[in-house]
Amino acid sequence: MKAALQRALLYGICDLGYLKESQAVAVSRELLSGGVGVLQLRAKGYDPAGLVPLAKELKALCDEFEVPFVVNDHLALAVESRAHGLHLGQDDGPLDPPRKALGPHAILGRSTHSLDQARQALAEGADYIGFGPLFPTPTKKGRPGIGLETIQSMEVEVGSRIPAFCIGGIKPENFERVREAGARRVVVVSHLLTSDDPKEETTTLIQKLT
Ligand code: TZP
Ligand code: MG
Repeated sequence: MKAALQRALLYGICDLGYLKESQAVAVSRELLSGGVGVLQLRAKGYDPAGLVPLAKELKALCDEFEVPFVVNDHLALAVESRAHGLHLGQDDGPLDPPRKALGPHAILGRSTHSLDQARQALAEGADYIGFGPLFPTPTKKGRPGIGLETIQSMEVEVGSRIPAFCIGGIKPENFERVREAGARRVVVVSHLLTSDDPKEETTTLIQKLT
């Protein structure tokens, strides 16, 4: 799945802050049909033990589309669902334990909020990074936007080595500015999950990235 990761331009998140569990699989199928190149399960505040059936379903769905399925935060859930990878934040510890538990082919991602953190993630062996939030966003409350100024340097130093997905408040209104600032790959959450037609919106955004 690491080859599939290299091809990914738009990273989708099945975020239970926006979707009911009962909608999660159907909306994820829309995102995948539209062409997202990675799918993450993000469920802040949920008991991960209760998410095993959903994670297993999403893993099977991602296998169908040959797209990596990544679990946010919870190593045990990633192991249990045989996810292709795990996404960790700055305070979620080193990558060695998940690398051991998930194996050498697992995809390990790190959230970064500055150029320096992006460099560190590359140095510690992350397979990809998230970079942001570019803009303040209700999806990640309490975190200031880092702006667009460092995207170009981050792309040169880090994005040329591992996939780097800009994230946070990205939507059609600012998409062109984000692109012009140097972003090549993006994560879009609320705009896609609150759309009436997530598949169509996904396709539209990917066209703008190619
Ligand atoms: N990490 C940094 S910003 C963010 C995460 C998970 C949320 C992005 O969501 P949205 O709705 O696309 O702003
Ligand atoms: Mg985390």
